[in-house]
Amino acid sequence: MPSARRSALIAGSAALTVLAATLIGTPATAADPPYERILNGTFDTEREPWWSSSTTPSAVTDGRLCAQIPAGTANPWDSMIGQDDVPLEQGQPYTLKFDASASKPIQFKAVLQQQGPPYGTVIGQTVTAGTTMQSFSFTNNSPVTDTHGQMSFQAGGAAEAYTLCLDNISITGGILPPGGIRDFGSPVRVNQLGYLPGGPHRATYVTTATTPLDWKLVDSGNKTVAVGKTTPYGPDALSGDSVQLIDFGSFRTTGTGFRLVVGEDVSEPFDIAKNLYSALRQDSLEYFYNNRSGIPIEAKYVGDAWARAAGHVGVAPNKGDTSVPCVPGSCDYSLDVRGGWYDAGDHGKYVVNGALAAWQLLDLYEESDRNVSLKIPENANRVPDVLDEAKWQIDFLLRMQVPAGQPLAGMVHHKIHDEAWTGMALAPAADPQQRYLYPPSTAATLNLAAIGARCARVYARWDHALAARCLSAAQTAWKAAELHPAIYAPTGGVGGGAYDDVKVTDEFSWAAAELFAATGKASYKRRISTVLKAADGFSWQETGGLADLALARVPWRLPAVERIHLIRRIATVADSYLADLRSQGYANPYKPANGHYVWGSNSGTANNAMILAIAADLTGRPSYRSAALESLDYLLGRNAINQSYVTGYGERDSHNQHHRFWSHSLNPAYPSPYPGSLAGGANSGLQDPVAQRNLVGCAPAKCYIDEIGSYSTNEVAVNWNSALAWLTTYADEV
Ligand code: 9MR
Repeated sequence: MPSARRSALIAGSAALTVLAATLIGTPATAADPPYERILNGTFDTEREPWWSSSTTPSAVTDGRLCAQIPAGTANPWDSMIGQDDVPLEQGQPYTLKFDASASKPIQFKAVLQQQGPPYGTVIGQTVTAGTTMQSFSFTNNSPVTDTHGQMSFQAGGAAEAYTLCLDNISITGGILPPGGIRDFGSPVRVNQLGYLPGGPHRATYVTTATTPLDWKLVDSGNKTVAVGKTTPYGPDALSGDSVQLIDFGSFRTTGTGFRLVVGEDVSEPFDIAKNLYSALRQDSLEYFYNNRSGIPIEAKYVGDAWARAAGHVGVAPNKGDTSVPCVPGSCDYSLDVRGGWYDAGDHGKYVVNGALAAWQLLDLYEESDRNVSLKIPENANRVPDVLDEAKWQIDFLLRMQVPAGQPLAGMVHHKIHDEAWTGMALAPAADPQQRYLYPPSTAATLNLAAIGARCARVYARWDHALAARCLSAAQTAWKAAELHPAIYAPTGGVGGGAYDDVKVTDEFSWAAAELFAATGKASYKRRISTVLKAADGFSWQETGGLADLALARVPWRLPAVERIHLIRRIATVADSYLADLRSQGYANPYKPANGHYVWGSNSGTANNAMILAIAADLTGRPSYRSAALESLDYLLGRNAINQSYVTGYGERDSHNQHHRFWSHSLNPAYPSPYPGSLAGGANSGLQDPVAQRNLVGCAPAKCYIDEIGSYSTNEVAVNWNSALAWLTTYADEV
């Protein structure tokens, strides 16, 4: 979500992303007309992606951007209007043009420079503006190459407050076309982590050839260990690529450093190993400890690089989640909502997808035969570690319930987050902002009912007190939702995600199914109104299918005939995902009918694979199991951009995900993402400026960029990593 914007100082951010180094076929001369590097310089309707300092409110008025410059700040950069991620190429001339006027004659600075240290500067010009709009133009060569340039108008240090208005802002120059020239590496696309000896062994080759080609598999010593012919496939709609398929299933010997070769083209190296997914399973689960709120993340568990102070426990500058007031005007109490997991790259905590993530960990626990030991503080207690981890979140979710005696008692607050978006490169403990509880919603309330019921069932064996608290909260939530069946969270908002949802029949049905699973009560069973559907799958917004997945865990609660129907329904959906997977050049059980990849599409892949895996368990059909495993190939590199979307796994892994603490690519003082972190993935919507700048015109499956600023393609999120953890647990045990 918008990572805006910006405390008074420019956050100490350094990024030297050397554009040219990763690019091929760089053009030699500037384009004619020159490339425009500014987004939305004319303010026809909206302000984004321009931002202004927290000292400096700004808005679009009459097609111009006008900002209220405060009196009494010290430095020019204490009051700024800016735009980030302007690409700069060393030695190239850049021309900055803009119109400006002010409510009184003033001076300010127009600065085009690197976003972070060493702040290499292209233009740093003092400008004198009068009360009528006037045009300015400056040209200079860039001393640096960096994709993270920043255009800012710096007006701090004023003795008296005034209004500054800007329009028609343009920066032209540079040789590389917007978005650079994308290089996807080898056309031989494999799971860069590897393959299970007993799983599917398939790969994709990008080629316009239409006849079968020879492939060979070489080992780490470059010895050929298998050969075969490719199978022509043709154009793959969602990637825009023409491809052929490789099946090396005849080769099942374990080893490391294998490569597939077609002609001169050589794949990234990969392993064939039985324990292929063990480390990833564990890392993907440890994602959650790393993102805990309200507890120090200790070096003895995560290593020095990822250790950090507890976030939001009330130690300055944090306001603390220990006593959080409602957003003004919505209620007059405060709640202790400490703990839980931060949602994603931001420090918000949201009930709807937060409950889904915890649910998926509990489901993973029920699915798996073997407990995995996690590096977490509760590691030595007698409870399985994945349940310890889920409890951290469940305790928080329970705290979000409106207490008895208050209006809307039993309902659940939709979310808690900062009052405005914080800047990037920010540890949780350093967040100075006021945080608020946002009003209860029916969706959040039913999410608590569902997770509470699942919690009651799963922890009954391990933690009676928690199980009892969960059941009581779930039943209270259910009753409250029945009393208030249509309180919806609003769309939009600042400082946090919306997680808006105006259809809650699916949440009612999921909660009813979980309550029925926990209690066996017919009154809940009667309220189950949804079934799993291929078109919907499941997500934080669409929870109808979770009713069937809940029932699948309690077969003893259903008469035989209902059990058979349930298995048939899940198998029918699995058939559909199997067909989707097989019908794509890059096997993927996610195939949006409208051809439009959604925000977080990788969780669509993983969640659909989870359904395939559950169908495999219920029916024993090997094709479902094989498809669930083959889905991991997509996430780990066998895709249109040769990208492993998981940090630390694969040669071409995502490692610049959008995260305020894992923000090494902006500031070397911060770590890169913890291994096992899943990026959101390709998203046709391009809802962030970095995506808009770099991915214009992309084929759906290619709308992804491993840049920290691209929150709509490259964020992480609890409900995406829970999907990865579920799937890799399955793959590790299968
Ligand atoms: O995962 C969410 C996705 O389905 C929505 O389309 C998107 C825009 O509303 O928001 C995503 O969730 C983000 C949340 O709003 C704020 N924290 C980061 C989440 C992941 O990007």
